[in-house]
Amino acid sequence: MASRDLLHHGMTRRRLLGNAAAGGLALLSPPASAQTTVDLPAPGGPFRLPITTAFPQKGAMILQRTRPPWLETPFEVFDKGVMTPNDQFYVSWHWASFPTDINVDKFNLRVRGHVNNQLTLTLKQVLHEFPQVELAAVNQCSGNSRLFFQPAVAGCQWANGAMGNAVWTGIRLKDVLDRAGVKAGALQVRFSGLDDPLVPGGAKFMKSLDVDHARDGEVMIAYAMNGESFPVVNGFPIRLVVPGWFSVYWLKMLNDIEVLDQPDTNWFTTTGYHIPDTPRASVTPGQADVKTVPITRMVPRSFITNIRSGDSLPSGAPTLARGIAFGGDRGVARVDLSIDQGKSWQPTQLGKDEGKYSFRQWQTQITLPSRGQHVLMVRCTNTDGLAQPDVPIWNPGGYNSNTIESTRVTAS
Ligand SMILES: Nc1nc2c(c(=O)[nH]1)N[C@H]1C(S)=C(S)[C@@H](COP(=O)(O)O)O[C@H]1N2
Ligand SMILES: [Mo]
Repeated sequence: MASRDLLHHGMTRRRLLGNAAAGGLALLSPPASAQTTVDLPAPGGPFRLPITTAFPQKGAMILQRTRPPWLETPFEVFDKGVMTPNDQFYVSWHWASFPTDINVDKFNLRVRGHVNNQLTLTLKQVLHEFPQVELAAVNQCSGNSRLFFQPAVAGCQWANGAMGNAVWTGIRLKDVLDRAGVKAGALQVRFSGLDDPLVPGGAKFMKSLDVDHARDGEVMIAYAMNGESFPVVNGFPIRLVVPGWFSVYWLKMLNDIEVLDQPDTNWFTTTGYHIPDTPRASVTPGQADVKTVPITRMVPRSFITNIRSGDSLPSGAPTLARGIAFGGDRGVARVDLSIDQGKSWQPTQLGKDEGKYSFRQWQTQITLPSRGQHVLMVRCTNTDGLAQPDVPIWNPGGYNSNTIESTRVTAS
């Protein structure tokens, strides 16, 4: 069963490894001059950014920043299917120090700390000594859609393309922890990778999960996405996959797993990626003395992918509207669409269920009743009954966006 899925994609686990080794990984070259630009629909007017094709193993991406690479997926990609192609999957790093040339024969994954047996696993062992698992899941940056925060907040000005969905292939973190033998009294499991801080005193990027979460059998050490090894910038050769949780936990180029018997005190756990401990993590700008908590689970979202704001549609005739939705840390129960700015809603038909953590396609026919301006809205409700709200969110980090999307069209 295990490697059959990869065989469908024309490769075995061994070849997957072999390809990467034999292919030789191109060094990251500085992006050549941009071929075209994109105008992201910022609240204050278009935010123009270059499109780049200069990153190895990546196709056309919106260049938010070069070092470290912050590459956004052009939104039209999401209309093509529920799996985001590897070469247009978004990219985000905290430090530009990650290696671009990885020797797969020398790569090791260490498991240490509060365990009975410290492990040093070769990549071959990771690929061959544990049962293989596969799962479709959305990887979304906590700051996806930060561009739309008003007032604007610091950080990468992502529009809606700091997310993607893939079938992840790998092994269970649980199986690796079981081999190491987690000792009684373990509290958390901390993950870090091959990237190091670039400035003196900078915090190394690390994240932790509670030990029960780490052993839930779903958290995965993945070595492939959509049936192929990872592009370097997406975490080659292995990364953590934490289904339903924001991508900050999906540690790339994972080479160190440390079982802790004390709470993790690193900056990215105690301070970074914290959100207000308020409903929906929203506060009033300037609000003081707000208790914060780490961002964790994702919340439902949905998007129209075949109609953009500013488009013209016919009036009085049916038009197909379609898009994608995800339930956050649950499946999608329903997606509803409004053609009257949220006064009334109609159900949509859901596409194939690829698993509760995956994007799900939806579609429906809409008929705009009259000429003139119309606002289309789309709303996902997850299987826990949680629906997207229609009030804007605000917090200083620009995190946890999931307001109902509005698409302004003209019927003629
Ligand atoms: N090693 C490492 N892993 C990391 C990060 C990082 O800076 N270093 N950034 C995290 C964050 S905040 C995001 S949004 C995702 C981005 O994953 P992607 O580049 O594959 O889309 O990687 C996560 N894993
Ligand atoms: Mo992120």
